[in-house]
Amino acid sequence: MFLLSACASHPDGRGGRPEGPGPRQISGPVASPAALLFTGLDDNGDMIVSEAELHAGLDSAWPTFADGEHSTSTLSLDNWLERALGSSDSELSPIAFDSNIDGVISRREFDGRFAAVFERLDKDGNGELTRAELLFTPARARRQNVSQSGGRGREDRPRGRPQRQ
Ligand SMILES: [Ca+2]
Ligand SMILES: [Ca+2]
Ligand SMILES: [Ca+2]
Repeated sequence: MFLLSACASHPDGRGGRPEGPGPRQISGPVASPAALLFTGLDDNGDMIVSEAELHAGLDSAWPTFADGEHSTSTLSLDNWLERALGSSDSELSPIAFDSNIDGVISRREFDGRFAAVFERLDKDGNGELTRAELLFTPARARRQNVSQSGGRGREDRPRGRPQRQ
């Protein structure tokens, strides 16, 4: 009947204090896993990823993982994406690539998915991705910046969805 003290003290050295080393609060722009992949495609070192560099990068990446010349299994793509992205990314998941849902990723689907993500990231639509276009500011950091700049509505608004007025 002396189990209580053992349970309470967590003798594994972790020290479960609430202020322990938790994940750091992100206060500025960050890069998505997809952005990591795209920056790696900059071949001429000008810090900009052009559409030509995208196509060349996809051309050289495809034979490194694909099961065939014109199509690949989702498993092989998944393995490659895991290495290329360092993490899962909903926009670049094997399911997102398989637009006709036949369980196989064709080269056309592969290119098309990347072209779509490239286009979305290319905010000024000039066919090139700058580093600035590859960064985004998380919603939480944006909120902090707003309140720091003394903007509207500090604590006088409920945090959740706006209530009836
Ligand atoms: Ca470049
Ligand atoms: Ca398919
Ligand atoms: Ca651009």
